[in-house]
Amino acid sequence: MSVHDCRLIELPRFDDPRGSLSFVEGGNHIPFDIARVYYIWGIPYGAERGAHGHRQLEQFLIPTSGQFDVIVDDGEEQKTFELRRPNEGLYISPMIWRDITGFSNGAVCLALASLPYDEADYYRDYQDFLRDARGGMLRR
Ligand code: T46
Repeated sequence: MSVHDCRLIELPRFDDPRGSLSFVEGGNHIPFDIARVYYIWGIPYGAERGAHGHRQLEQFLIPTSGQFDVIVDDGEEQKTFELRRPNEGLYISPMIWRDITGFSNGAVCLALASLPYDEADYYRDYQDFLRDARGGMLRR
């Protein structure tokens, strides 16, 4: 897996005088079935989230309100994605370290995940992640 497997995916949108509606179908708009939904909100100015990797988990992050940036890292390369629109989300493949920064005031990050929560799936230490990641190079 590499940062090149991570990508922005545009979602359908229906606009009418009442506002807009977007939706996601697991296995259709995103390449996995959805086992879990969680959301991050009430984020104080300057706070950062993430700073971990996942062994198996696939995720899709949507800025349902506001905006933020996601820096993905496969142990060799990094790439920054700017999440700005509620009808566009970021697919993150397994074995990717992610840092989430630049939250705007009132931002909400909706996350669709391929598996139930399991702390054993996390790399919380970057050196541990690098040992198993692509190339296994020590860069931090
Ligand atoms: C990710 C980014 C985008 C649970 O009990 N169940 C859950 O489903 C989740 C996601 C978290 N938790 C607990 C575990 C921690 O005690 O909630 C606490 C905060 O979780 P964490 O520090 O991992 O939060 P973030 O925002 O740094 O990371 C989360 C996801 O954990 C992670 O998979 O990619 O959002």
